[in-house]
Amino acid sequence: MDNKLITVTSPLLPDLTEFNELLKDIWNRKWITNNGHYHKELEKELAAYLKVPYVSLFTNGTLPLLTALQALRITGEVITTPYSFVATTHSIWWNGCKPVFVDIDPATGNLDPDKIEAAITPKTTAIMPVHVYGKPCDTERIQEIADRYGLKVIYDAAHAFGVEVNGKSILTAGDMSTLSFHATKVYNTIEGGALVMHDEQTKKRIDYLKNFGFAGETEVVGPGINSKMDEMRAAYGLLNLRQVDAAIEARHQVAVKYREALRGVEGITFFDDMPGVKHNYSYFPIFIDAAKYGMTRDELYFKMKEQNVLGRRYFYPLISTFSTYRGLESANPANLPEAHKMADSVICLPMHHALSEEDIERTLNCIVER
Ligand code: T4K
Repeated sequence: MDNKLITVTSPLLPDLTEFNELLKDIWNRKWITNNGHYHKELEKELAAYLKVPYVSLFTNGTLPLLTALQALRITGEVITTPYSFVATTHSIWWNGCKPVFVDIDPATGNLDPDKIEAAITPKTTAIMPVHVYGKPCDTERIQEIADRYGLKVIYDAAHAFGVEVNGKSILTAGDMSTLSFHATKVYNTIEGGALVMHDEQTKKRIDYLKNFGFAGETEVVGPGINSKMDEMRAAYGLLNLRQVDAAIEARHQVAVKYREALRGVEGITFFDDMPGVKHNYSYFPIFIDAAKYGMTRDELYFKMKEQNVLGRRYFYPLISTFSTYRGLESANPANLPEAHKMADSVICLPMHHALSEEDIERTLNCIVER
């Protein structure tokens, strides 16, 4: 049997001939970065696709997090989830703020709104939740709490490209949302990302901040950074936007097959679609109950690896266990039991647009055959 490597994801690549045509055009224009033609086009097209008023492109999905906190002048303490990629908490740290970890809701993997209020102190200025795996947070309850205490809300929506709740983009929640267009994401520009905001004034301010703070040729209006997306990647992104719906549908079909085969396997659980939500199937996490399944998460993970099926343990270890953060009071495992449980039981199965029937079968066989 073919034993080719099956990776957790595979990038959505534009047609090379079409990309070449756009590259030729960029070569002719000789305008290769700094708010060029394709940059402007992509911001416009993304805003329309994502059903949001304003998008500002970035070079990756980490810098929009840093910049959003800067733009909103966040200080003191920021409430966040330990169950995410490290970039979420790092952005708080890089802004000189203190991350305060709050446990997750096991039903979604997202920040548990019931536990947020207890973590608020006079120093709290913002909440940074994550729509982990693209599953929407309880944005209404989070907003209620934020409004009551006068807090800003910045969503790390790195996983939530195109996700909608009752026909409305999840990116319209909170004060701002960030996206990652990394190669491993549903929609990619190789490296890339964006900030989504609700008004023109904020868009302007963000555009200044990602360009060293320049407002015009000689005026600098703030301590900006350089996070501009270049023309090659913007052009690549325009081409990928045309095929992202088909890619999401292909992922959906993989999810349907995984669920069909794994429902009823003792000791394995997974998330189902949420009512009213348009999902993007960015990840397919399964959770292993070792006592019921008869094998630990790591035993299964390494068994899959031996068979060249590379799942990933996103998000293990928890951010709160890394050396920079584990000394924080809120990082105490007793404060985060659900997050620890999820991190210790998760494997994200291979999930991308190009998985073949055989890839899916090989992945499932690793899990079902014990
Ligand atoms: N917030 C959240 C919630 C995030 O998840 C992330 C990033 C961010 C913020 C920050 O956004 P960025 O600054 O990264 O835009 C990956 C990604 O590097 C990272 O973007 C992502 N989250 C994180 C969850 O995963 P790795 O180290 O697991 O990726 P890597 O290189 O091991 O790749 C995984 C698999 O993908 C490989 O086994 C094969 C395949 N692959 C990967 C690449 C890079 C390809 O086939 N081709 C490729 O070019 O971090």
